[in-house]
Amino acid sequence: LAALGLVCAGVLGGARPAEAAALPNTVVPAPVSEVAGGSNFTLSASATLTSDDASIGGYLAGILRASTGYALPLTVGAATPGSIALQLTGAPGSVGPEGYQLTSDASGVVIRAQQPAGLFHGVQTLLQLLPPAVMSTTVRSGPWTVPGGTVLDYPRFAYRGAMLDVARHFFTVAQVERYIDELALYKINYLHLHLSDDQGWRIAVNSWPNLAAYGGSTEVGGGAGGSYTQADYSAIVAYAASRYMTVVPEIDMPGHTNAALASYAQLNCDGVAPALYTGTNVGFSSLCVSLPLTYTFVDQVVGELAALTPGPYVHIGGDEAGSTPLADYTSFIDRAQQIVADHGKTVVGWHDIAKASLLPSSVAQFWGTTTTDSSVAAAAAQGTRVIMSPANKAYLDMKYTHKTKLGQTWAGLIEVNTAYGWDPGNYLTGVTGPSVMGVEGPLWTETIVTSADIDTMAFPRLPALAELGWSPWSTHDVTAFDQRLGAQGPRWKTMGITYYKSPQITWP
Ligand code: TNX
Repeated sequence: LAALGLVCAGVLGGARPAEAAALPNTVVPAPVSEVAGGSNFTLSASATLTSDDASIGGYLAGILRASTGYALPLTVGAATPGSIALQLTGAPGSVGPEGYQLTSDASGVVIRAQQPAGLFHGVQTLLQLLPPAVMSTTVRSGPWTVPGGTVLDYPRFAYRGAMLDVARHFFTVAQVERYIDELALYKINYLHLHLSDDQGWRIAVNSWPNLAAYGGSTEVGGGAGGSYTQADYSAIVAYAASRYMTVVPEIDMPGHTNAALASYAQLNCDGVAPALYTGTNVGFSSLCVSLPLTYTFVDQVVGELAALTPGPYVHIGGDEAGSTPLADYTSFIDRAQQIVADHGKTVVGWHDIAKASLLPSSVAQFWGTTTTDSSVAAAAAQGTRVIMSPANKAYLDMKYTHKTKLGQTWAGLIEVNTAYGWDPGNYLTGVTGPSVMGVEGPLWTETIVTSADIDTMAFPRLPALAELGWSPWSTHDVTAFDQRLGAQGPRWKTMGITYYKSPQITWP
């Protein structure tokens, strides 16, 4: 076989015709099209940057100056393009609001987009076309070469999300921002924060102060927990926005509410507050559906959260309401949807909400382990949009193999090629085409405590899901994917991102 390989390489190497070659296969998610051509560009000490958007120019300059040590003066809104030029003019119409066109030749690199989000995504592609050392925060040696050619790129799905459960274990603002920075590398555009659960309430609510003060005071395993002030939450929202990411806040209801019920006795049907909970069971708590105060509570909590959230969505959870009778569940979801709508937001809920009658705008997040779900299919047939998070493919808290130290196994083991090996647009029976809003990788944190834990579970599966969300299905190819994913390894090493060295991937 080795001999045959040599022979073939020799023959092809000698006889290959001059044809449109592909760029090196290093970019995740795979772009819509990449064509190599012309000369490479090498960044020199005298290079300049121009940008039509000051903050994106500053973001790129910050990364390039740190690793190259070059001055890279930035001019915003310059008439003459710099060696690297970020332009909000001249992009082909096909790139849409999030896409971009990147061209490079000996004279420089130009990224053109219609909107800043597209420029930002184009910058991520540029960084992945440069050597991995470009991600270093200390000066490294080049050469800083970008292959010559053209990339045209835009997303398959409008929603490409990641969820972080800050309720089972609390993560600080800095830890969430670190994750945002990592997600941005792969063109993720929604950050779903699971802000409440049985084990903790993580966001200050002025009208119900005990939620954070008491309900936030512990976490799984009995640690100190924590919560965000409203200013903290706004800081996360603003940081995410600077990475072109929209925050989707979740208050899980009517189940997964022990922390709230423990904080306010009067929210309980029997008027008795349960103890705080630090275990990992699910399905035992429920808001009191027959109690008028429950809806005052939901209205005030959603009202404060909606006011702090510029994005269009509020996630109401709705999963695993195992101790809420079905009739109570559907009547609760009806009222909760209306409350969210009254505060000007669009409802997202775990797909269990499809058991209720949904508002036409409501979005269901599929987390099942089957490829058929009659209530989700029925909702989709009536126009409900679906975010795809099948637990046996997209759950970042599942173990990779039996040897993985962190994580759970209830939805199965998820190796890298399993996370990559499904088509979100053609997976769930009756949920295809425009019914599919996108993809999300949830990271539940019963077993996840540190940023290194987050990194270990998200990398390299999160980039696989990001590619399913961004890249056209025509690019789907496990061999090529595994190669470009491998090319990310040295970047993660440079950035201090701990990752699972899957044996399915050849890590350079
Ligand atoms: C199920 S998935 C849950 C979560 C757990 C997770 C653990 C879903 C909507 N609910 O409460 O954290 O499993 O994998």
